[in-house]
Amino acid sequence: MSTTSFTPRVFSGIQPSGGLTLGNYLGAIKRFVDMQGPDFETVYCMVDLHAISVWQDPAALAHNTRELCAGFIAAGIDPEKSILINQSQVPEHAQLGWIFNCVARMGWMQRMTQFKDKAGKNAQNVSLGLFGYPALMAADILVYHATHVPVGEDQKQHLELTRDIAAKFNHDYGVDFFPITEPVIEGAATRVMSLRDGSKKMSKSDPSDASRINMTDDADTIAKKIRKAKTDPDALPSEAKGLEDRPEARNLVNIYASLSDQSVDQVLGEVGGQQFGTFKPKLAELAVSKLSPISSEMARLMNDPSEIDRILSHGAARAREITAPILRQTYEIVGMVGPV
Ligand code: AQP
Repeated sequence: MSTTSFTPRVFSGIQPSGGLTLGNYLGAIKRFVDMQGPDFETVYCMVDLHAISVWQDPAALAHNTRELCAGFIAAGIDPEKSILINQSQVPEHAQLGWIFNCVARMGWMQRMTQFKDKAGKNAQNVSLGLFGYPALMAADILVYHATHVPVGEDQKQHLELTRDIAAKFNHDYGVDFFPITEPVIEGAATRVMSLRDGSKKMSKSDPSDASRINMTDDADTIAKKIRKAKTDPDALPSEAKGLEDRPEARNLVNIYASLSDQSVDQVLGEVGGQQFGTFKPKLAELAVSKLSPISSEMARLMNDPSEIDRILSHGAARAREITAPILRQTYEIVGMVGPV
């Protein structure tokens, strides 16, 4: 079943597994803000249940969840226009997650590259939750009958799995119940790379702080990290084709394009021929001008954590108006005897 007969609804989430990075902002949150409006109902989530698939210090998890919520709001998510939640306050996510554990096949899960990357050589010692992560992610999305999911490039395979789970559930039970969700992977920065290694994704859990720009970094730190970012000795090309074998240069140009809402070709039209000594300060100035207002607003919101908690409980109550009936119908389809 396509998405056409469903209410247009957006769902996406971010793990409170560290501080927000520029990758999260450009690949996800900026897109979340763009999609907030009359065309969609929007639900944005701090996926705390996912975060504990690797060890999280409890106090840090609670802090990071509130800070992430502050980041969403500071970046432009309006908690009245969008439903803003943390996953653990909406129990239907985990309940549908169990049903999907019983729909997804081991072979499908074993193909997930993010698990292979994160588990590495340590696969026998990582949690079962890390392996099952994509089935819970499918539940996060489908418990809202979400039709569109804005994400960065790294989540593409998990969204294909979400579609496979929806299709198998519909087929096995002979229903047209779950939508086949559309991934929305758009913009110049769908995969922001590490500032130290152009072959690695910028990530909040990278041990090197110099590899990423954190949304809470101050202006000097941002400028220093960009100045020290790995590059090559050549000048910038005038067309995107000239960036093909230059991952670090391409990354910085993509970041510039995304922050300034331009295409890569437009940016290269402006900066083509420049050396990094000229381009990097320009990028740093742009990054500071876009990120500083967000980080100061985050700090302001973090002064009142009880207001953040209130926003999250209000979001959960609104979310459950959608998720409780969908879970109830799912249980009926599956044959679970319910209360009378
Ligand atoms: N580098 C990135 N470029 C573009 N998009 C990115 N996203 C993450 N990193 C980049 C997008 O942000 C959303 C939330 O991601 P997540 O925090 O749930 O998980 P992740 O993709 O595993 O992000 P991290 O920063 O790498 O977290 P850790 O280090 O905890 O694993 C997703 O839409 C993702 O695509």
